[in-house]
Amino acid sequence: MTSERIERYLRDGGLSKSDVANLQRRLFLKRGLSLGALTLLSGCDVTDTAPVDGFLKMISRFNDGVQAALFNGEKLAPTFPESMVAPTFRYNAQYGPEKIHKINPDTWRLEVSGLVTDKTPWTLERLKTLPQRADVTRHCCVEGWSMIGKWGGVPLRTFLEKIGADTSAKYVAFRCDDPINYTGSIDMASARHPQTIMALTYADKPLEAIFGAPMRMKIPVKLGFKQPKFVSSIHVSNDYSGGYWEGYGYNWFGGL
Ligand SMILES: Nc1nc2c(c(=O)[nH]1)N[C@H]1C(S)=C(S)[C@@H](COP(=O)(O)O)O[C@H]1N2
Ligand SMILES: [Mo]
Repeated sequence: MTSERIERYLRDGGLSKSDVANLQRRLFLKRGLSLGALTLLSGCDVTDTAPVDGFLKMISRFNDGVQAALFNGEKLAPTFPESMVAPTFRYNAQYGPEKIHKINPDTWRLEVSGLVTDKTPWTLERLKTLPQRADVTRHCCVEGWSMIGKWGGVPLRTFLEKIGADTSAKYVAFRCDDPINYTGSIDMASARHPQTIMALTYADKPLEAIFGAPMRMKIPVKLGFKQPKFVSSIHVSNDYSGGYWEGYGYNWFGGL
């Protein structure tokens, strides 16, 4: 893998399936390595917290592209029986729970912007009128813990269709109404993944304040830091915007 090749990828964007197949074959022939080994595909048991800069950061963005190209948008994340759902979930954020201001669900609005035809802000009541789904899945935090939970809400895919989003765009970005103005962004394939939801409930009850009420993302194919809570805005675009933890060196793709 030459640095010119990586630079070209970063400049021109996108990596095609045949690029990936080529890389895969060359790596295997040369060193018996798989692309998965090269990219250190994250998993529940993998931490990715080393500070990155310069060349490493470049490789990290390159890996994001490889992971995005390898991602199968229809393959489901593992699900579990209801009996395994944690009755009380584990709280995590960059600040203590006492810092959280309770968002009034009646005045809450979800802003919608970017490559969408209908930019009308959404109320919680209106969001509740859309079809919902719930899955029992595992939440994996890179800090070294995981927990099974049941989140229910509106498939992001349904919502994107409803607002007339350009689903050929590269990214869906989120902004949060919390003490650190948390942000995040994901690839369109993960945004349209069947299990990706705008969660309104946990264990069949309305989401509790500390877990991101009135609405948080639940994206079972991604790690914990890719699950923004207290979402206040959704933006569809072709411009990479990273996210809060990505700014500290976490791999943007953040898949399981
Ligand atoms: N708004 C906001 N969302 C956030 C975070 C945060 O600090 N602020 N932390 C992320 C991280 S690292 C994790 S592991 C999960 C924790 O979600 P939980 O409190 O439901 O366990 O939220 C994610 N979403
Ligand atoms: Mo996390």
